[in-house]
Amino acid sequence: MGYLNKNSTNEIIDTGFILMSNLLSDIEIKTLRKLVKQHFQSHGVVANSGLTQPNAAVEVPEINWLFYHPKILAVMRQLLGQEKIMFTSHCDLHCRTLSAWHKDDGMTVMEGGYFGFPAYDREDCKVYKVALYLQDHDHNKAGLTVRNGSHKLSALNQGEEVYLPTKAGDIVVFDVRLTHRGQRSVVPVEFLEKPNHLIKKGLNKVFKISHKKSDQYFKKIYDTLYGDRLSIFFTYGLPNEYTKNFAINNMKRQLQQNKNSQVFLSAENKQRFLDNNVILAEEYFEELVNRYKDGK
Ligand SMILES: O=C(O)CCC(=O)C(=O)O
Ligand SMILES: [Fe+2]
Repeated sequence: MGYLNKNSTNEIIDTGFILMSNLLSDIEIKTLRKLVKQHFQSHGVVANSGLTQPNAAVEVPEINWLFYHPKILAVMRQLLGQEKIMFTSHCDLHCRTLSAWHKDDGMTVMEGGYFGFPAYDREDCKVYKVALYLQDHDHNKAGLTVRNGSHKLSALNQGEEVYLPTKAGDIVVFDVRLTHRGQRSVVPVEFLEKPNHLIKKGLNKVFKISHKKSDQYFKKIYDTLYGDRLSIFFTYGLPNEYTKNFAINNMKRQLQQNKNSQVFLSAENKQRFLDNNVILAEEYFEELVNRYKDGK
């Protein structure tokens, strides 16, 4: 089954990302929006001016159907170029978060990153993340911006900037080494950036209101007017050492953010992955559990 054209596999190797339109239905997006919104009413950790739920594949089992959705699996198999693919157990949910340029290879999180070393020149390193925004981003700049080809480069300021104007139901798949960012400014509308800056300057001068405080007000107003910006990010890879190391080290990061988190998928979800011939990185997580038990 092919949802992509033949060149897509080469395209992601070349550019580091691919946008796929209309993969999920309106009803699927509506269901996910409801589940994620509900979850954040009583869970999540404060991060990047919003809320994040790390380790969501384990923490929010109700959304697991997305990870073995036939269309998602078909796309990942096609992009990775083979039937055998691995689910890393990585998933972050985000609510109203902002972000600056970064890569998801963990180089800023731990020594050597999740792969253990900078892997920008490794062609057999194929760990691909799905970005799913649960609202349209074709009318603002709050979706994903990437740097073309930057998965082969270590510097964060290299590669042509490309904004991806996604609609709810689209997905972006990107190499975790790719430089990218989400919503940068509190009011993510280009023509309002300048007036917004001038108002902040004025408020600071006349009323001594700090830029940070004004940003908080503006963000609240924008989020109230346009609704919560929600997204789901989750990751697969080729079943090799790169993906295993990514999964183990990324799980360490998730556990640090999420105190007392579980490590393993529910028995039911695990079985669904296995029924769909997806290899699970959690088979290699035993070591993590033992380490945590020993308090290391
Ligand atoms: O906030 C966003 O849209 C980007 C999130 C992101 O880059 C990530 O979860 O790795
Ligand atoms: Fe990221």
